[in-house]
Amino acid sequence: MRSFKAAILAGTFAIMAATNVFAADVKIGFIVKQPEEPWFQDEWKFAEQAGKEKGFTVVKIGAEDGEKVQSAIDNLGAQGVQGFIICTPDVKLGPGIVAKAEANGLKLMTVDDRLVDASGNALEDVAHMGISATKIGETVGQAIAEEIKKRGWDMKQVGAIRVSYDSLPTAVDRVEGAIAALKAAGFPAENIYDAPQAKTDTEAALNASTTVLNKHADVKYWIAFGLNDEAVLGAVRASESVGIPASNFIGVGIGGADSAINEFKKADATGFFGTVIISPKRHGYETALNMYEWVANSKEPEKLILTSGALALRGDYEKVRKDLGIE
Ligand code: FCA
Repeated sequence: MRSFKAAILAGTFAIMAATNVFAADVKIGFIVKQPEEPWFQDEWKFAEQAGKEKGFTVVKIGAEDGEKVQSAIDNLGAQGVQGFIICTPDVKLGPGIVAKAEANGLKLMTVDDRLVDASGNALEDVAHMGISATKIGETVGQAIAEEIKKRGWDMKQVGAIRVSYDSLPTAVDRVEGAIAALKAAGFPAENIYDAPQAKTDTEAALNASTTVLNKHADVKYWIAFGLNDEAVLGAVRASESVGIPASNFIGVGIGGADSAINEFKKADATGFFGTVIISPKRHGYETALNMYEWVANSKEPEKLILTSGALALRGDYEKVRKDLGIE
């Protein structure tokens, strides 16, 4: 009888050992498409904060193209990581990323940019945290429309730069949200000019916007919106290079990381009028924590979480950041 009990006890321990992963053994990968962008630096920072608090390790890898994504996932597998979070450089890599994760026995979650299949449909089985893109875009459009009215501009005489990256669904939702709000405020659709950027950084946005501004050199007042702060900053830099004064330009970005903050800190106001601050803390800390819970405690993450944003201007961004807990 005693040995029977001992056997049960031993069995119980064996099961516990097999199912209970200790925090110190948990390693989570965090792959981002543009490691130099302040937004992604912040996501990493907050993921590491979660790791420090819970005692797990975060392995950070930047992957700017499909090939690098593939080798990054293999690399994580070889390092004994149990799961990873990714913001992919191309959402169409979706099925390949899922297959690679499975081949390496890794749990997978996405952040910011949601994976799609060959027909462009979201991979709904992969847990994702993104922003409420349309709504945040609308906030951008409303902020611009209000400022146009405040400055007393005639909307018919205003040109709009739609800095676009249409292969990324969240980018389309963001700019279309802005356009919907502008139109609702009476902005003429025919004054909106597309500036497709080759990459989602400031330089690509500057190049795309310069083309639009040169083509419509007769337009006096300009507004700009896009996927993120970098897109709008590119448009602002383009306006400066062709001599448009800051008082004739209203750009509102999305993000609120250092790219925007450094612009607000400049002694003189530029055409970068505002930004909708989104939360790198939720996207970095919470995704890392959710992955940890999945690995360590078998608690599956929610399939879809969409986070909100808050408009910030030069004069109030510090307060807005504080309220969001992202100082
Ligand atoms: C996309 C953009 C980033 C950031 C993120 C939330 O990945 O490229 O700049 O806005 O969504």
